[in-house]
Amino acid sequence: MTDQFQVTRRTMLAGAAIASAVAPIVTATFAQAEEAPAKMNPTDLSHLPRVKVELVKPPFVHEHTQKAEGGPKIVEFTMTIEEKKLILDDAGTEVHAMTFDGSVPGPLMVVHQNDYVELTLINPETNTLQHNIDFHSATGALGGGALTIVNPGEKAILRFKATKAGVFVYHCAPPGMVPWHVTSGMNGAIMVLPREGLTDGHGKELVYDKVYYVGEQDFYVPKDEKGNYKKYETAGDAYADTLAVMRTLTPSHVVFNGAVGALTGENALKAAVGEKVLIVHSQANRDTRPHLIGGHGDYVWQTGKFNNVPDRDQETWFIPGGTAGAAFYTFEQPGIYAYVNHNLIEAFELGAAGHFAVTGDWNDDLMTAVLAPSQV
Ligand SMILES: [Cu+2]
Repeated sequence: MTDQFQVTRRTMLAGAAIASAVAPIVTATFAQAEEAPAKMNPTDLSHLPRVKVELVKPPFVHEHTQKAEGGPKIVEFTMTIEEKKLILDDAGTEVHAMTFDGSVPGPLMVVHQNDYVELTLINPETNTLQHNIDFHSATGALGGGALTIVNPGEKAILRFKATKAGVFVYHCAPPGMVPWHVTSGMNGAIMVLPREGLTDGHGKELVYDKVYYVGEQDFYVPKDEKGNYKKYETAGDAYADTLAVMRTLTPSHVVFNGAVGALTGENALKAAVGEKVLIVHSQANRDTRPHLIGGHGDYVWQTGKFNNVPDRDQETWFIPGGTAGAAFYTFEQPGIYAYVNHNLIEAFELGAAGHFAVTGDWNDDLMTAVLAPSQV
């Protein structure tokens, strides 16, 4: 291990030491939040049933019931933080990603309102950086961020009550390093379903046949003097250059599920005519505007919170950065649908696009070619 690397690693662990000028203002509350546990009254939840959930890689979602069965439970999850190199595009552009459980985004967790989420967060010794997790669905201690700061070789267990229904972002937020970790891929989402399942807000149940999770990610890969994307030995080596690109607010890549083309071709999301599909879409850092080309959002919770009445028949919906949204759609025609961020530059030039491959019979009433393109 070189001296330079040692310094880099120690500096990374110190976090705030290399924070930008503004970061200390944002992270000042950590010290206060860390005092919170001392004042907590221990809660006896030993009477509650426990269930252990195995998470699966996005765009797929672990098995779950849409309506809660019985009373509140403690739902146990385990996530292992993986620092790993990812290839972002066909040109072989590399990024030293930081991930929850190895994927960008991290897995979608599903519970019901008033269940308890109990997460074991593991930072293996093989990692080089300090990490934690801030759940936007949790209340107190920076969303759990203050109680889960783990160095390589450590783990922490956080339990919180999921009191709000909806889809919510979670992300890493270590002191002084928050945007770097989030834009290196360290974010995901949790879905807290109402105990009675989803409705249209007027008494009609909305039961989905399939749910897919799309995590949109902006990356900021530095270029050399010739305009080629640079490669680095370690995340630490890339830090200063990456931060400089981040401060331009101009991403080099905006992608769905970790890479350009991760949800196209063979990896297209599958559906059939007549199927009701729930699309959960998160963006932990930037605004986005999902659009299904040739389809709609029949019921859309733009900011993802299920106790609000969903918007009907949307063409494009807006998800503010730091938010997960959800759209419910019944496919009516077969074919390949592009699902994009309808900033079309981000979709076509930077990568924010996926496909739905839908099987079934064509409905001529909905659309027909009265005259195929031909000579005038
Ligand atoms: Cu992290």
